[in-house]
Amino acid sequence: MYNSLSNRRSFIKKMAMLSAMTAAASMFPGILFAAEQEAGIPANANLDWKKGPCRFCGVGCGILVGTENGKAVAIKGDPNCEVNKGLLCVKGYHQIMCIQAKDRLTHALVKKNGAYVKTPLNEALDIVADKMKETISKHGKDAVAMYTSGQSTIPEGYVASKLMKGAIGTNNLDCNARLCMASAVAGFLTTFGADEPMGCYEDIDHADYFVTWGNNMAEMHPVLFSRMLEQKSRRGAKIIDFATRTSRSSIASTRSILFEPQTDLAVANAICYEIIKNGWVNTSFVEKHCSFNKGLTNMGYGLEDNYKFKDKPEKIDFEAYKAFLKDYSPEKVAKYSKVSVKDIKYLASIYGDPNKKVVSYWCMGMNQHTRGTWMNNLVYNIHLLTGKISQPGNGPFSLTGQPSACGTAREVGTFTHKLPKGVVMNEKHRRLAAKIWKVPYERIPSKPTYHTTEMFRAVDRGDIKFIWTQVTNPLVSLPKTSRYRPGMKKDSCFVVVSDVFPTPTSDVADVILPASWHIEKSGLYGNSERRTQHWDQMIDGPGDTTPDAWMTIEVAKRMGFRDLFPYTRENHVEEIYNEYKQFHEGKKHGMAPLEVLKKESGVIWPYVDGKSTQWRFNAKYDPACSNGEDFHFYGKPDGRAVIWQRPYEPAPEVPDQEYPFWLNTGRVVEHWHTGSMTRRIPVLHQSMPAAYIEFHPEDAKALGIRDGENVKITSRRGYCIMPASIDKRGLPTKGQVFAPFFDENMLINDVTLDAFCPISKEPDFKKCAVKVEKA
Ligand SMILES: Nc1nc2c(c(=O)[nH]1)N[C@H]1C(S)=C(S)[C@@H](COP(=O)(O)OP(=O)(O)OC[C@H]3O[C@@H](n4cnc5c(=O)[nH]c(N)nc54)[C@H](O)[C@@H]3O)O[C@H]1N2
Ligand SMILES: Nc1nc2c(c(=O)[nH]1)N[C@H]1C(S)=C(S)[C@@H](COP(=O)(O)OP(=O)(O)OC[C@H]3O[C@@H](n4cnc5c(=O)[nH]c(N)nc54)[C@H](O)[C@@H]3O)O[C@H]1N2
Ligand code: SF4
Ligand SMILES: [Mo]
Repeated sequence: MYNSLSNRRSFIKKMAMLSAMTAAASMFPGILFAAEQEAGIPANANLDWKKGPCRFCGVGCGILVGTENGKAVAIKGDPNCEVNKGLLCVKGYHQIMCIQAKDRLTHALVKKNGAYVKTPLNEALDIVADKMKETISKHGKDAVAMYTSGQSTIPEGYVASKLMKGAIGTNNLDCNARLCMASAVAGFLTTFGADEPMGCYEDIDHADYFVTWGNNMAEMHPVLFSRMLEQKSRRGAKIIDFATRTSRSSIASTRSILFEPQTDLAVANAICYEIIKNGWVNTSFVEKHCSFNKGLTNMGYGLEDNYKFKDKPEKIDFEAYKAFLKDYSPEKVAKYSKVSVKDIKYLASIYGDPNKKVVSYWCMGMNQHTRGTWMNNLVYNIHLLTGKISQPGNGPFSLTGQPSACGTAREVGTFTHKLPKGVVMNEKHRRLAAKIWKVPYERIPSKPTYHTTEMFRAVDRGDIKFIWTQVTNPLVSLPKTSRYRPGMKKDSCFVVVSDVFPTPTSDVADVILPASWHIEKSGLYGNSERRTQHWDQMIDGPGDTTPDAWMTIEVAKRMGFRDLFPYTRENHVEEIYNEYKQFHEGKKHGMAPLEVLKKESGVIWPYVDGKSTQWRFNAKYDPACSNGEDFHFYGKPDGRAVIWQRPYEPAPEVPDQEYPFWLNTGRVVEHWHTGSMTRRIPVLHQSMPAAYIEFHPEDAKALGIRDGENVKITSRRGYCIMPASIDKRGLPTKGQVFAPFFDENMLINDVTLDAFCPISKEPDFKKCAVKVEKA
């Protein structure tokens, strides 16, 4: 029998005690860890080193893992990897230390009479397959769902998509990247008709300015940020941190400019207003390569179940766009954005100067936004108006968060509307998928079903009766878990959770499947700069732990789809990649062959004639350009990128008398998301043992709240009690509080709002209204 919660809590307490000891070893990254030294492995051992990508963020640093006698005993940055050139961040250096956690899930657990019973994996997979089949036959295909991850490997995402869309015939597949990258995807598609950034990290070596649009890169993309800092000190490149909270990034930047939440929409328009007013438009670029659109406005916030929205783009001309911008003079926008007229003009002048190269970076500040698609469109507008795009050192660059948000969620397409190439709504794309998958074309449904928020609403309503989550911990990471946790606990839904550790999500599971961790399996990821990264299995996992892709395949076979999943246990990663690669053949998205990926520390696609394309849409670098011009935005039928007219609209819930503070949420450098892995790494856990709520000192003083005192944060949805943090890690603006979400003992997502961008369906975790009081 297994008592998840108390085991986990006591384990984490023990970890805190141990961490003082391991902290010493962690000061010397790349050197054997204390635990292994204690186990008797000599420090000068002859290790076998294997390369791979880091398990954690979308920067995609290369790692080298040293193994001996079947154990991973050391880790260092891969000097041959262009991303990080040998450097790692604190999470990178310590990642393998979570594998040995004492409460690792090593066997399948099946709930029987309210208790978890250790069960042979084969039997557990029988139960999963039987339950899935039974649910489909009783309630139809759309009663079963899978919810996966931007941390799933490419093969894991691929077989999940093939099982759900190709074999079963339901589009009930979505992933946590909906909480993360969906607005970026919708932004790319609406502006360029092609997903993912056009540039690459080498832009850092050429740019004069970096503008970050609400992105705490010092903590979230630390190795990339260190490359920017190097350019700052070597060449005098400037970093402008444009954000709603003073973070470590702000402090390390050349300048920090703060704005009121949600008003980035207005400031971006004001920058375009200034660019036009001052004659800084690159007229020949715009005339040759851009078109102008407007879409629907007042589109709501998705707060009610089954909310539907479809934008209606309409062509406009430059004059109409210019007229629209008259509401966005710096003087007007300064009033509600709280950015001074001078600072707005300063930002515009950076983009407007034809002799300066500028890269814009963003991540969750712009994507987790009820107007996230618009925000992405607006930053593209700035780069398009000035023609600063698709050239070394010039370009908009949407950063990903998860290690394979690009490679798996976006490229394989583990969203309800996606296929490995294209979308389910497009007949040509369905036909291609059916051909490669060898299934009848009619089986793939042409309509998307549930995006993440709607999927968990459907579970709560009882419409989804079976859900399988892989590599994600939704009952900590969803917005408004105060609704979705009770929803998942209902008997109406059978819950299968695949994880490496017990979590608040596995606490509600009917079956828990024990997954292999990163280096215990082979795999492929794809990072922010379109870099596909392969690694070979380095060690064996404990007990019955099995790669997620293989568990999906085993369930598919048991459901009667053996012919569609003819892969072998030993080579399934290679076999799946070679099948998947067929979806992306050609100059626009060609992917490197496996032999090349096995040798290199990642290869950027499009990979054409043995060469990576570093800057897409620029004829100098991109062989897919075919219009005879210097640039070709071939994602759009007319070859032009779209400048969008998108207004400022307020957030769905703003502070008022009853709930007078903005609640902003996010992360810290030490922890990965819901903390399941990093809180089991002693040195990381010790340096950041618990979550907190951060105040502006004046607000804290007015409320009589002192540092460390417990505070109750209440919204219209729920509450959470956390210790106050004043003058420590970050500094929110007055009227705003900030909390990280890594601590499962303080579930801040019980408080957040499940409003989303109606176009991308990505929730806004950055803004809702709360009251705070001493607990
Ligand atoms: N250490 C660590 N690193 C990580 C992760 C992790 O969990 N831990 N997770 C990875 C993942 S998946 C992701 S998605 C990234 C997230 O990376 P980031 O987006 O950098 O991090 P967050 O803490 O989510 O968001 C912080 C930013 O949101 C901005 N913000 C708040 N409100 C607004 C607004 O209205 N508009 C704009 N434009 N900005 C606003 C704040 O100013 C702040 O800069 O980090 C990745 N890297
Ligand atoms: N309040 C608030 N909430 C947020 C956000 C925010 O900014 N604020 N950000 C959102 C964003 S951007 C993201 S990306 C999400 C992330 O949210 P989640 O995906 O829910 O968070 P993770 O902690 O990354 O969950 C990954 C799980 O997979 C497990 N795991 C690790 N390796 C493997 C493996 O190989 N196989 C299997 N089966 N399991 C594995 C880990 O133990 C962990 O439990 O959170 C979202 N939620
Ligand atoms: S920056 Fe990201 S990819 Fe690089 S070591 Fe840190 S967590 Fe890993
Ligand atoms: Mo994310």
